[in-house]
Amino acid sequence: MKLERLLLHHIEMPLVAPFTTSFGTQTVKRTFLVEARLRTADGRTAIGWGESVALPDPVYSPEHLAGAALVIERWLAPALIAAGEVTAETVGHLLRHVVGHQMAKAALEMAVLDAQLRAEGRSFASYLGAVAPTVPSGVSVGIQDSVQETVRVVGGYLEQGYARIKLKIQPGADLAPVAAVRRTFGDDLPFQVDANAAYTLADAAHLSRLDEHGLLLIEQPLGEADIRQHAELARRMSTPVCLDESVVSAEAAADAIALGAASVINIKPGRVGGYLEARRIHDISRAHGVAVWCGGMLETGIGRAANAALAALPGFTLPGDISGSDRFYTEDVVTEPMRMHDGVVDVPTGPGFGVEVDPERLERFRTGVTEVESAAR
Ligand code: OSB
Ligand code: MG
Repeated sequence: MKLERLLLHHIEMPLVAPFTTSFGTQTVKRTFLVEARLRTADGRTAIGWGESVALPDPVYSPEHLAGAALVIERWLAPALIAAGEVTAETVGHLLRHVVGHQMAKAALEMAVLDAQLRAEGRSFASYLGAVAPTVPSGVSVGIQDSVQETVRVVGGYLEQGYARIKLKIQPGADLAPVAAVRRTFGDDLPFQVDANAAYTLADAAHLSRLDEHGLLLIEQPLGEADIRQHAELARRMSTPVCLDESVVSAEAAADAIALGAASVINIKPGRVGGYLEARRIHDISRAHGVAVWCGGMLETGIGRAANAALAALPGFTLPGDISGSDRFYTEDVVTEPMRMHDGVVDVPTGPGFGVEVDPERLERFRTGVTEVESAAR
């Protein structure tokens, strides 16, 4: 296929409630959707959609939203256009000369992948080798103003039927809310925490006090670069250590596993450069007996649909952050937003990621459009 034209649709979607993590509070979702137009070998036009998971500020990872758009426009899209022949499987290779910028690369690979699969009439789940028609749906709960509020919010999600609770924690909002949630909802609640790198190894004794609460895992307690320190922490606490921010590639996953820094890995396609690298991490982890689950970045219905297919691979043995669209949004950009029912979400079966962008909603959420065009079109 040849990449002929690329549009970046910048959008803003209101969140149903503020979402607070140890690195800050989000009140709106700002991102851009990538619309890629490709020409197939037999002369047909294929359109595919991707989305960026970069946050507006570089607080979760070094990338940020405006930077991701710039990197796509200035370096990545021109490289794909210049390459002539492009497939989803070669995007990563064609962009390897650009260091880092995984989220920008992932957004682009996503759009090419969706276009390619639509042209073939094949679903992403079938392409990946997904083995389940539904996947368990977990919910990520932000840091609340009080312990009582935490219990109330968690109770609301459990009433809706979510299969697993993940609670964000930070110093000063950790032991008490965790103990209260465990006490209120019982020992059988699948329950885990996410620190988003808010602690240091000097907090090991404090963190080990979480051990008595029977958590599924603690996600990314230490800094992104602290792989060895995570291994040390894992020796000092019995709660399984799961990495998110630190796993930026398949190589990083292999290092973390070899060093004993992760007995569980959160796989986020955007963080690692795309869905194909995400599948490689699944494969490596599975070969080592390391459990994986699919993380989230408050994606729109496009990213959530793709995540559900990924999470249907056999190594995804823990519930993912694949909540229903209504967890974050009253309205989504796709015609059929992800819906949680009976603790699961359905894996889409339509061509590509299996979702359609709603033109009217896209226009309503859109704050601007930019275009990268092939001179030789
Ligand atoms: O650490 O998993 C995280 C959102 C933004 C940045 C980092 C994280 C998150 C979430 C959201 O936890 C989970 C979701 O999208 O449902
Ligand atoms: Mg996380």
